[in-house]
Amino acid sequence: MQSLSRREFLGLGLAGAAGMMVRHPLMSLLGQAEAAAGEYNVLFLPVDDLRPTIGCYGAPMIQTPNLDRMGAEGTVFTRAYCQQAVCSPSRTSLLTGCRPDTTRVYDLQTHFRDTIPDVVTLPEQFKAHAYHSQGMGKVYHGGLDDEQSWSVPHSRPRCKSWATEESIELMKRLREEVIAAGNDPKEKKYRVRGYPWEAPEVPDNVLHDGAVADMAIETLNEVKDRPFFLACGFIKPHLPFIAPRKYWDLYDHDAIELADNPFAPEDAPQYALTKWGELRSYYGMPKQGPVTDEQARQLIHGYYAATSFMDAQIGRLMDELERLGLREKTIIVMWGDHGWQLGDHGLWCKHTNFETSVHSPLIISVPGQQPATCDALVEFVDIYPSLCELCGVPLPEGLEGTSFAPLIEDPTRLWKAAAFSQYPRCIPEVGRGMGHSMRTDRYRFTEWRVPDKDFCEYELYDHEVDPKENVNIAKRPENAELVTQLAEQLHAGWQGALPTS
Ligand SMILES: [Ca+2]
Repeated sequence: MQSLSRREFLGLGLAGAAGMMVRHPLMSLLGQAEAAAGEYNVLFLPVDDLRPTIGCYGAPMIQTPNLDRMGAEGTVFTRAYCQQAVCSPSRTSLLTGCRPDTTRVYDLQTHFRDTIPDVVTLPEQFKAHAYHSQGMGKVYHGGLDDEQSWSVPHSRPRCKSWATEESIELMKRLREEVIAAGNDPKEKKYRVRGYPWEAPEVPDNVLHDGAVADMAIETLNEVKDRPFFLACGFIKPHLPFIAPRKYWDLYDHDAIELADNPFAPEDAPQYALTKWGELRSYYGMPKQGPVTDEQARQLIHGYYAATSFMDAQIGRLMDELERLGLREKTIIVMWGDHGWQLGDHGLWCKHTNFETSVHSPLIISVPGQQPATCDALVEFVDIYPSLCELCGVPLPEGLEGTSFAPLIEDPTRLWKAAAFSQYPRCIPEVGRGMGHSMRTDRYRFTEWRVPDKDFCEYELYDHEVDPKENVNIAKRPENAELVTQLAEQLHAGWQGALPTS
Protein backbone atom coordinates (compact mmCIF):
# COMPACT_ATOMS: atom_id res chain seq x y z
CA MET A 1 0.00 0.00 0.00
CA GLN A 2 1.32 3.39 -0.94
CA SER A 3 0.88 6.31 1.38
CA LEU A 4 0.19 9.85 0.30
CA SER A 5 3.09 12.28 0.31
CA ARG A 6 2.30 15.82 1.38
CA ARG A 7 2.73 16.97 -2.22
CA GLU A 8 0.28 14.36 -3.46
CA PHE A 9 -2.10 15.21 -0.67
CA LEU A 10 -2.11 18.88 -1.62
CA GLY A 11 -2.07 18.01 -5.30
CA LEU A 12 -5.27 16.09 -4.92
CA GLY A 13 -6.94 19.19 -3.59
CA LEU A 14 -7.89 17.59 -0.33
CA ALA A 15 -7.14 20.56 1.85
CA GLY A 16 -10.37 22.27 0.91
CA ALA A 17 -10.00 26.03 0.68
CA ALA A 18 -13.15 26.52 2.68
CA GLY A 19 -11.68 24.40 5.44
CA MET A 20 -14.01 21.55 4.51
CA MET A 21 -12.51 18.10 4.17
CA VAL A 22 -13.73 16.50 0.98
CA ARG A 23 -12.95 12.81 0.61
CA HIS A 24 -11.48 12.28 -2.79
CA PRO A 25 -12.41 9.32 -4.97
CA LEU A 26 -8.80 8.87 -6.03
CA MET A 27 -7.86 8.22 -2.39
CA SER A 28 -9.02 4.65 -2.79
CA LEU A 29 -6.38 4.14 -5.45
CA LEU A 30 -3.73 5.27 -3.06
CA GLY A 31 -4.90 2.91 -0.40
CA GLN A 32 -6.13 5.66 1.88
CA ALA A 33 -9.85 5.13 1.92
CA GLU A 34 -12.47 3.50 -0.17
CA ALA A 35 -15.04 5.82 -1.64
CA ALA A 36 -18.38 4.80 -0.21
CA ALA A 37 -21.05 3.98 -2.79
CA GLY A 38 -23.24 7.02 -3.15
CA GLU A 39 -20.61 9.54 -2.11
CA TYR A 40 -20.26 10.86 -5.65
CA ASN A 41 -22.94 11.47 -8.22
CA VAL A 42 -22.39 10.79 -11.90
CA LEU A 43 -23.50 13.08 -14.70
CA PHE A 44 -23.11 10.85 -17.75
CA LEU A 45 -23.19 12.64 -21.10
CA PRO A 46 -23.29 10.61 -24.33
CA VAL A 47 -23.01 12.78 -27.44
CA ASP A 48 -24.07 11.36 -30.79
CA ASP A 49 -21.48 11.27 -33.60
CA LEU A 50 -19.09 13.70 -31.91
CA ARG A 51 -15.56 13.51 -33.28
CA PRO A 52 -12.70 15.08 -31.33
CA THR A 53 -12.97 18.37 -33.20
CA ILE A 54 -13.19 20.22 -29.90
CA GLY A 55 -11.19 23.19 -28.62
CA CYS A 56 -9.50 21.27 -25.79
CA TYR A 57 -8.43 18.63 -28.33
CA GLY A 58 -6.44 21.26 -30.18
CA ALA A 59 -9.03 22.20 -32.80
CA PRO A 60 -8.97 26.02 -32.98
CA MET A 61 -11.64 26.27 -35.70
CA ILE A 62 -14.48 25.04 -33.47
CA GLN A 63 -16.24 26.88 -30.66
CA THR A 64 -16.81 24.54 -27.71
CA PRO A 65 -16.23 26.73 -24.64
CA ASN A 66 -18.13 24.44 -22.28
CA LEU A 67 -16.39 21.20 -23.22
CA ASP A 68 -13.15 23.17 -22.99
CA ARG A 69 -14.13 24.24 -19.48
CA MET A 70 -14.91 20.62 -18.57
CA GLY A 71 -11.54 19.59 -20.00
CA ALA A 72 -9.74 22.34 -18.08
CA GLU A 73 -11.12 20.89 -14.84
CA GLY A 74 -10.71 17.24 -15.71
CA THR A 75 -8.81 14.70 -17.79
CA VAL A 76 -8.95 15.00 -21.58
CA PHE A 77 -8.21 11.57 -23.05
CA THR A 78 -6.61 12.36 -26.40
CA ARG A 79 -6.47 8.72 -27.54
CA ALA A 80 -9.78 7.14 -26.60
CA TYR A 81 -11.31 4.57 -28.96
CA CYS A 82 -14.81 3.24 -29.41
CA GLN A 83 -15.21 -0.49 -29.99
CA GLN A 84 -17.34 -0.22 -33.14
CA ALA A 85 -17.99 2.99 -35.07
CA VAL A 86 -21.78 3.04 -35.20
CA CYS A 87 -24.35 4.01 -32.57
CA SER A 88 -25.84 0.88 -31.03
CA PRO A 89 -22.81 -1.44 -31.10
CA SER A 90 -20.65 1.31 -29.56
CA ARG A 91 -23.20 2.27 -26.90
CA THR A 92 -24.06 -1.33 -26.10
CA SER A 93 -20.40 -2.15 -25.59
CA LEU A 94 -19.81 0.88 -23.37
CA LEU A 95 -22.96 0.38 -21.29
CA THR A 96 -22.48 -3.38 -20.79
CA GLY A 97 -18.71 -3.20 -20.36
CA CYS A 98 -18.31 -5.94 -22.98
CA ARG A 99 -16.83 -5.86 -26.46
CA PRO A 100 -18.88 -6.39 -29.63
CA ASP A 101 -17.65 -9.99 -30.06
CA THR A 102 -19.17 -10.66 -26.62
CA THR A 103 -22.36 -8.59 -26.91
CA ARG A 104 -22.84 -9.83 -30.51
CA VAL A 105 -24.49 -6.50 -31.22
CA TYR A 106 -22.99 -5.40 -34.54
CA ASP A 107 -26.05 -3.66 -36.02
CA LEU A 108 -28.83 -1.22 -35.17
CA GLN A 109 -31.54 -3.87 -34.72
CA THR A 110 -30.21 -6.45 -32.23
CA HIS A 111 -30.92 -5.84 -28.54
CA PHE A 112 -28.31 -7.10 -26.09
CA ARG A 113 -31.06 -8.61 -23.90
CA ASP A 114 -31.52 -11.11 -26.74
CA THR A 115 -27.83 -12.02 -26.90
CA ILE A 116 -26.58 -11.59 -23.31
CA PRO A 117 -29.84 -11.40 -21.32
CA ASP A 118 -28.31 -11.49 -17.85
CA VAL A 119 -25.72 -8.78 -18.30
CA VAL A 120 -25.80 -6.01 -15.69
CA THR A 121 -25.49 -2.65 -17.38
CA LEU A 122 -23.55 0.30 -15.98
CA PRO A 123 -26.63 2.29 -14.88
CA GLU A 124 -28.18 -0.93 -13.55
CA GLN A 125 -25.11 -1.61 -11.41
CA PHE A 126 -25.34 1.88 -9.94
CA LYS A 127 -29.07 1.37 -9.36
CA ALA A 128 -28.27 -1.82 -7.43
CA HIS A 129 -25.83 0.09 -5.20
CA ALA A 130 -27.78 2.92 -3.65
CA TYR A 131 -28.00 5.18 -6.68
CA HIS A 132 -31.00 6.76 -8.32
CA SER A 133 -30.43 5.83 -11.98
CA GLN A 134 -32.22 7.90 -14.58
CA GLY A 135 -31.80 8.29 -18.33
CA MET A 136 -33.07 10.82 -20.83
CA GLY A 137 -32.43 11.61 -24.48
CA LYS A 138 -30.29 9.24 -26.53
CA VAL A 139 -28.49 6.86 -24.18
CA TYR A 140 -29.17 3.47 -25.72
CA HIS A 141 -29.78 3.61 -29.47
CA GLY A 142 -33.31 4.68 -30.42
CA GLY A 143 -35.91 1.97 -29.84
CA LEU A 144 -33.43 -0.24 -27.95
CA ASP A 145 -33.86 1.09 -24.43
CA ASP A 146 -33.29 -1.19 -21.45
CA GLU A 147 -35.99 -0.74 -18.84
CA GLN A 148 -34.13 -2.49 -16.04
CA SER A 149 -31.22 -0.03 -16.28
CA TRP A 150 -33.27 2.76 -14.76
CA SER A 151 -34.95 3.62 -11.46
CA VAL A 152 -37.69 5.48 -13.35
CA PRO A 153 -38.64 5.05 -17.01
CA HIS A 154 -36.30 6.55 -19.58
CA SER A 155 -37.69 9.75 -21.10
CA ARG A 156 -37.06 11.84 -24.16
CA PRO A 157 -38.47 15.10 -25.44
CA ARG A 158 -40.82 15.00 -28.40
CA CYS A 159 -39.36 17.48 -30.83
CA LYS A 160 -39.54 17.92 -34.58
CA SER A 161 -36.42 16.92 -36.48
CA TRP A 162 -36.77 19.85 -38.91
CA ALA A 163 -37.98 23.27 -37.82
CA THR A 164 -38.24 25.73 -40.74
CA GLU A 165 -41.39 26.26 -42.82
CA GLU A 166 -39.43 25.33 -45.93
CA SER A 167 -38.38 21.98 -44.45
CA ILE A 168 -41.83 21.19 -43.11
CA GLU A 169 -43.29 21.87 -46.59
CA LEU A 170 -40.60 19.73 -48.21
CA MET A 171 -41.28 16.80 -45.87
CA LYS A 172 -45.00 17.07 -46.55
CA ARG A 173 -44.40 17.01 -50.31
CA LEU A 174 -41.99 14.04 -50.07
CA ARG A 175 -44.49 12.08 -47.98
CA GLU A 176 -47.26 12.80 -50.47
CA GLU A 177 -45.03 11.49 -53.26
CA VAL A 178 -44.46 8.23 -51.35
CA ILE A 179 -48.21 7.83 -50.78
CA ALA A 180 -48.96 8.64 -54.43
CA ALA A 181 -46.63 5.80 -55.43
CA GLY A 182 -48.73 3.44 -53.29
CA ASN A 183 -46.27 3.14 -50.40
CA ASP A 184 -46.43 3.85 -46.68
CA PRO A 185 -44.07 6.60 -45.44
CA LYS A 186 -44.24 5.11 -41.92
CA GLU A 187 -42.43 2.03 -43.19
CA LYS A 188 -38.72 2.32 -42.64
CA LYS A 189 -37.71 1.88 -46.26
CA TYR A 190 -40.09 4.61 -47.43
CA ARG A 191 -39.36 7.04 -44.62
CA VAL A 192 -38.52 10.44 -46.08
CA ARG A 193 -35.62 12.58 -45.04
CA GLY A 194 -35.33 16.33 -45.48
CA TYR A 195 -32.32 18.57 -45.91
CA PRO A 196 -29.08 17.46 -44.23
CA TRP A 197 -28.72 20.90 -42.62
CA GLU A 198 -30.90 23.75 -41.43
CA ALA A 199 -30.49 27.00 -39.49
CA PRO A 200 -33.90 27.80 -37.99
CA GLU A 201 -34.50 30.99 -36.01
CA VAL A 202 -35.83 29.18 -32.93
CA PRO A 203 -35.06 29.06 -29.20
CA ASP A 204 -32.71 26.23 -28.24
CA ASN A 205 -35.38 24.18 -26.51
CA VAL A 206 -37.53 23.86 -29.62
CA LEU A 207 -34.93 21.31 -30.71
CA HIS A 208 -34.16 18.01 -28.94
CA ASP A 209 -30.89 18.91 -27.29
CA GLY A 210 -32.20 22.14 -25.77
CA ALA A 211 -35.32 20.34 -24.56
CA VAL A 212 -33.36 17.42 -23.08
CA ALA A 213 -31.13 19.89 -21.22
CA ASP A 214 -34.33 21.44 -19.77
CA MET A 215 -35.40 17.97 -18.63
CA ALA A 216 -32.01 17.27 -17.08
CA ILE A 217 -31.99 20.59 -15.21
CA GLU A 218 -35.43 19.85 -13.83
CA THR A 219 -34.30 16.35 -12.83
CA LEU A 220 -31.14 17.62 -11.11
CA ASN A 221 -33.38 19.76 -8.92
CA GLU A 222 -35.53 16.74 -8.09
CA VAL A 223 -32.72 14.30 -7.29
CA LYS A 224 -30.12 16.65 -5.81
CA ASP A 225 -30.45 15.29 -2.28
CA ARG A 226 -29.75 11.64 -3.10
CA PRO A 227 -26.92 9.91 -4.93
CA PHE A 228 -27.69 9.87 -8.64
CA PHE A 229 -26.44 8.44 -11.90
CA LEU A 230 -28.02 10.78 -14.42
CA ALA A 231 -27.54 9.97 -18.11
CA CYS A 232 -28.46 12.79 -20.47
CA GLY A 233 -27.83 11.96 -24.13
CA PHE A 234 -27.51 14.61 -26.81
CA ILE A 235 -28.29 13.85 -30.47
CA LYS A 236 -26.21 16.58 -32.13
CA PRO A 237 -23.92 16.70 -34.04
CA HIS A 238 -25.66 13.67 -35.60
CA LEU A 239 -27.26 14.33 -39.00
CA PRO A 240 -29.29 16.32 -39.91
CA PHE A 241 -27.12 19.26 -38.86
CA ILE A 242 -29.87 21.40 -37.41
CA ALA A 243 -28.97 24.10 -34.95
CA PRO A 244 -30.46 27.51 -34.18
CA ARG A 245 -29.05 30.15 -36.52
CA LYS A 246 -27.01 31.86 -33.80
CA TYR A 247 -24.73 28.79 -33.71
CA TRP A 248 -24.22 28.90 -37.48
CA ASP A 249 -23.34 32.57 -37.13
CA LEU A 250 -20.37 31.68 -34.90
CA TYR A 251 -18.52 30.62 -38.06
CA ASP A 252 -17.31 32.41 -41.18
CA HIS A 253 -18.65 30.12 -43.89
CA ASP A 254 -16.09 31.05 -46.52
CA ALA A 255 -13.20 30.43 -44.11
CA ILE A 256 -14.21 26.82 -43.41
CA GLU A 257 -11.50 24.48 -44.62
CA LEU A 258 -12.23 21.22 -46.39
CA ALA A 259 -10.40 17.98 -45.59
CA ASP A 260 -6.94 18.00 -47.16
CA ASN A 261 -7.06 14.25 -47.96
CA PRO A 262 -10.29 13.78 -49.97
CA PHE A 263 -9.08 10.47 -51.43
CA ALA A 264 -9.09 6.81 -50.42
CA PRO A 265 -5.92 5.64 -48.68
CA GLU A 266 -3.43 4.35 -51.24
CA ASP A 267 -3.51 0.53 -51.47
CA ALA A 268 -6.44 0.16 -49.05
CA PRO A 269 -9.08 -2.41 -50.01
CA GLN A 270 -12.17 -0.77 -51.48
CA TYR A 271 -14.50 -2.51 -48.99
CA ALA A 272 -12.67 -0.84 -46.07
CA LEU A 273 -14.28 2.43 -47.16
CA THR A 274 -17.91 3.37 -46.56
CA LYS A 275 -20.37 4.34 -49.29
CA TRP A 276 -21.88 6.81 -46.76
CA GLY A 277 -25.44 5.82 -47.58
CA GLU A 278 -26.57 7.56 -44.42
CA LEU A 279 -25.74 11.03 -45.77
CA ARG A 280 -26.90 10.14 -49.31
CA SER A 281 -30.38 9.43 -47.92
CA TYR A 282 -30.89 13.14 -47.14
CA TYR A 283 -32.60 15.43 -49.60
CA GLY A 284 -30.34 16.96 -52.24
CA MET A 285 -27.35 14.73 -51.53
CA PRO A 286 -25.83 12.79 -54.44
CA LYS A 287 -26.91 9.14 -54.73
CA GLN A 288 -23.42 8.32 -55.92
CA GLY A 289 -20.12 10.10 -56.37
CA PRO A 290 -18.71 12.91 -54.25
CA VAL A 291 -20.47 15.99 -52.88
CA THR A 292 -19.50 19.33 -54.38
CA ASP A 293 -17.00 21.52 -52.56
CA GLU A 294 -19.79 23.89 -51.58
CA GLN A 295 -21.89 21.02 -50.20
CA ALA A 296 -18.82 19.83 -48.29
CA ARG A 297 -18.30 23.30 -46.84
CA GLN A 298 -21.97 23.52 -45.86
CA LEU A 299 -21.82 20.08 -44.19
CA ILE A 300 -18.72 21.01 -42.20
CA HIS A 301 -20.28 24.34 -41.25
CA GLY A 302 -23.41 22.48 -40.12
CA TYR A 303 -21.38 19.95 -38.13
CA TYR A 304 -19.58 22.78 -36.33
CA ALA A 305 -22.84 24.65 -35.65
CA ALA A 306 -24.51 21.49 -34.31
CA THR A 307 -21.45 20.81 -32.12
CA SER A 308 -21.54 24.35 -30.67
CA PHE A 309 -25.29 24.01 -30.06
CA MET A 310 -24.78 20.76 -28.12
CA ASP A 311 -21.83 22.31 -26.26
CA ALA A 312 -24.04 25.18 -25.06
CA GLN A 313 -26.56 22.70 -23.62
CA ILE A 314 -23.82 20.84 -21.73
CA GLY A 315 -22.72 24.24 -20.39
CA ARG A 316 -26.21 24.77 -18.99
CA LEU A 317 -26.02 21.45 -17.10
CA MET A 318 -22.58 22.32 -15.71
CA ASP A 319 -23.89 25.72 -14.57
CA GLU A 320 -26.87 24.11 -12.85
CA LEU A 321 -24.60 21.65 -11.02
CA GLU A 322 -22.61 24.63 -9.73
CA ARG A 323 -25.73 26.54 -8.76
CA LEU A 324 -27.05 23.58 -6.80
CA GLY A 325 -23.72 23.11 -5.01
CA LEU A 326 -23.35 19.65 -6.55
CA ARG A 327 -20.16 20.17 -8.52
CA GLU A 328 -17.87 19.10 -5.64
CA LYS A 329 -19.58 15.74 -5.38
CA THR A 330 -20.40 14.99 -9.00
CA ILE A 331 -18.21 13.21 -11.54
CA ILE A 332 -18.93 14.39 -15.08
CA VAL A 333 -18.11 12.13 -18.01
CA MET A 334 -18.70 13.12 -21.65
CA TRP A 335 -18.10 10.82 -24.62
CA GLY A 336 -18.92 10.91 -28.32
CA ASP A 337 -20.16 7.46 -29.33
CA HIS A 338 -17.69 7.32 -32.29
CA GLY A 339 -15.85 9.61 -34.69
CA TRP A 340 -17.06 10.97 -38.01
CA GLN A 341 -15.53 11.47 -41.44
CA LEU A 342 -15.98 15.08 -42.50
CA GLY A 343 -14.74 14.50 -46.04
CA ASP A 344 -11.56 12.77 -44.83
CA HIS A 345 -10.64 10.07 -47.40
CA GLY A 346 -13.54 11.47 -49.47
CA LEU A 347 -15.88 9.88 -46.92
CA TRP A 348 -18.75 11.08 -44.73
CA CYS A 349 -20.41 9.59 -41.64
CA LYS A 350 -18.81 6.78 -39.59
CA HIS A 351 -18.99 3.01 -40.31
CA THR A 352 -15.25 2.34 -40.84
CA ASN A 353 -12.21 1.13 -38.93
CA PHE A 354 -10.20 4.22 -39.81
CA GLU A 355 -8.92 6.51 -37.08
CA THR A 356 -11.46 9.12 -38.23
CA SER A 357 -14.30 6.75 -37.23
CA VAL A 358 -13.00 4.99 -34.12
CA HIS A 359 -11.14 7.84 -32.42
CA SER A 360 -13.62 9.58 -30.15
CA PRO A 361 -13.61 12.25 -27.49
CA LEU A 362 -13.67 11.28 -23.81
CA ILE A 363 -13.50 13.83 -21.00
CA ILE A 364 -13.94 13.01 -17.34
CA SER A 365 -13.94 15.53 -14.53
CA VAL A 366 -13.57 14.22 -10.98
CA PRO A 367 -13.99 16.71 -8.13
CA GLY A 368 -10.67 17.94 -6.81
CA GLN A 369 -8.52 16.19 -9.39
CA GLN A 370 -5.44 17.65 -11.03
CA PRO A 371 -6.50 18.69 -14.54
CA ALA A 372 -4.55 16.87 -17.25
CA THR A 373 -4.31 15.84 -20.85
CA CYS A 374 -3.71 12.10 -21.06
CA ASP A 375 -2.26 10.49 -24.20
CA ALA A 376 -2.57 6.88 -22.99
CA LEU A 377 -4.56 4.46 -25.14
CA VAL A 378 -7.96 3.97 -23.51
CA GLU A 379 -11.14 2.32 -24.71
CA PHE A 380 -14.82 3.03 -24.19
CA VAL A 381 -15.20 -0.37 -22.61
CA ASP A 382 -13.03 1.05 -19.79
CA ILE A 383 -15.63 3.65 -18.77
CA TYR A 384 -17.80 1.16 -16.86
CA PRO A 385 -15.10 -0.13 -14.47
CA SER A 386 -13.64 3.39 -14.12
CA LEU A 387 -16.89 4.93 -12.90
CA CYS A 388 -17.48 2.00 -10.56
CA GLU A 389 -14.03 2.35 -9.04
CA LEU A 390 -14.29 6.12 -8.68
CA CYS A 391 -17.69 5.81 -6.98
CA GLY A 392 -17.02 2.80 -4.77
CA VAL A 393 -19.47 0.64 -6.69
CA PRO A 394 -18.36 -3.02 -6.95
CA LEU A 395 -17.51 -4.48 -10.35
CA PRO A 396 -19.76 -7.21 -11.71
CA GLU A 397 -18.21 -10.30 -13.30
CA GLY A 398 -17.34 -10.34 -16.94
CA LEU A 399 -16.27 -6.76 -17.65
CA GLU A 400 -13.80 -6.53 -20.54
CA GLY A 401 -12.30 -3.12 -19.82
CA THR A 402 -9.82 -1.73 -17.31
CA SER A 403 -10.46 1.15 -14.95
CA PHE A 404 -8.51 4.20 -16.10
CA ALA A 405 -8.82 5.83 -12.67
CA PRO A 406 -5.03 5.40 -12.14
CA LEU A 407 -4.51 7.66 -15.19
CA ILE A 408 -6.51 10.43 -13.57
CA GLU A 409 -4.03 10.34 -10.72
CA ASP A 410 -0.97 9.94 -12.98
CA PRO A 411 -1.69 10.63 -16.66
CA THR A 412 1.83 9.71 -17.79
CA ARG A 413 2.00 6.18 -16.34
CA LEU A 414 2.52 3.22 -18.65
CA TRP A 415 -0.81 1.93 -19.84
CA LYS A 416 -2.43 -0.36 -22.41
CA ALA A 417 -0.35 -1.55 -25.35
CA ALA A 418 -3.28 -1.30 -27.76
CA ALA A 419 -6.92 -0.29 -28.22
CA PHE A 420 -9.31 -2.50 -30.22
CA SER A 421 -12.18 -1.77 -32.56
CA GLN A 422 -14.00 -3.75 -35.22
CA TYR A 423 -16.47 -3.44 -38.07
CA PRO A 424 -18.38 -6.08 -40.05
CA ARG A 425 -18.33 -5.82 -43.85
CA CYS A 426 -19.58 -7.70 -46.87
CA ILE A 427 -16.45 -8.52 -48.82
CA PRO A 428 -17.33 -8.78 -52.52
CA GLU A 429 -17.28 -12.31 -53.91
CA VAL A 430 -16.15 -13.71 -50.53
CA GLY A 431 -18.87 -13.12 -47.96
CA ARG A 432 -19.72 -11.38 -44.75
CA GLY A 433 -16.57 -10.73 -42.82
CA MET A 434 -15.15 -8.74 -39.96
CA GLY A 435 -12.35 -6.25 -39.76
CA HIS A 436 -10.63 -6.31 -36.39
CA SER A 437 -8.56 -3.19 -35.92
CA MET A 438 -5.92 -2.32 -33.37
CA ARG A 439 -4.31 1.00 -32.51
CA THR A 440 -0.90 0.79 -30.89
CA ASP A 441 1.20 3.75 -29.88
CA ARG A 442 2.57 3.96 -33.42
CA TYR A 443 0.40 1.91 -35.79
CA ARG A 444 -3.13 1.20 -36.87
CA PHE A 445 -3.37 -2.41 -37.96
CA THR A 446 -6.53 -4.01 -39.35
CA GLU A 447 -7.15 -7.63 -40.29
CA TRP A 448 -10.10 -8.55 -42.53
CA ARG A 449 -11.33 -12.12 -42.40
CA VAL A 450 -14.41 -14.06 -43.47
CA PRO A 451 -15.48 -17.05 -41.33
CA ASP A 452 -14.81 -20.45 -42.94
CA LYS A 453 -13.17 -18.82 -45.96
CA ASP A 454 -9.54 -18.71 -46.85
CA PHE A 455 -9.45 -14.96 -46.94
CA CYS A 456 -7.26 -12.54 -45.06
CA GLU A 457 -6.26 -9.00 -45.89
CA TYR A 458 -4.38 -6.41 -43.84
CA GLU A 459 -4.18 -2.67 -43.52
CA LEU A 460 -1.25 -0.98 -41.82
CA TYR A 461 -0.82 2.74 -41.22
CA ASP A 462 2.23 4.27 -39.59
CA HIS A 463 1.01 7.20 -37.50
CA GLU A 464 4.55 8.42 -36.93
CA VAL A 465 4.83 9.49 -40.56
CA ASP A 466 1.21 9.19 -41.75
CA PRO A 467 -1.17 10.41 -39.01
CA LYS A 468 -4.05 10.72 -41.48
CA GLU A 469 -3.76 7.10 -42.65
CA ASN A 470 -3.28 8.02 -46.29
CA VAL A 471 -1.08 5.07 -47.26
CA ASN A 472 -1.63 1.39 -46.45
CA ILE A 473 1.85 -0.10 -46.13
CA ALA A 474 0.79 -3.66 -45.22
CA LYS A 475 1.81 -5.16 -48.57
CA ARG A 476 5.27 -3.66 -48.74
CA PRO A 477 7.87 -6.45 -48.57
CA GLU A 478 9.98 -4.56 -46.03
CA ASN A 479 7.02 -4.64 -43.61
CA ALA A 480 6.39 -8.39 -43.76
CA GLU A 481 7.91 -9.09 -40.36
CA LEU A 482 6.12 -6.12 -38.76
CA VAL A 483 2.81 -7.37 -40.17
CA THR A 484 3.45 -10.82 -38.67
CA GLN A 485 4.22 -9.27 -35.27
CA LEU A 486 1.18 -7.01 -35.32
CA ALA A 487 -1.08 -9.89 -36.41
CA GLU A 488 0.17 -11.88 -33.41
CA GLN A 489 -0.51 -8.93 -31.14
CA LEU A 490 -4.00 -8.50 -32.61
CA HIS A 491 -4.76 -12.20 -32.08
CA ALA A 492 -3.61 -11.93 -28.44
CA GLY A 493 -6.45 -9.43 -28.15
CA TRP A 494 -7.31 -7.06 -25.34
CA GLN A 495 -6.20 -9.56 -22.70
CA GLY A 496 -2.72 -9.34 -24.19
CA ALA A 497 -2.64 -5.54 -24.11
CA LEU A 498 -3.46 -4.83 -20.46
CA PRO A 499 -1.41 -2.38 -18.41
CA THR A 500 1.52 -4.24 -16.90
CA SER A 501 2.06 -2.13 -13.81
CA1 LIG B 1 -23.75 7.74 -33.11
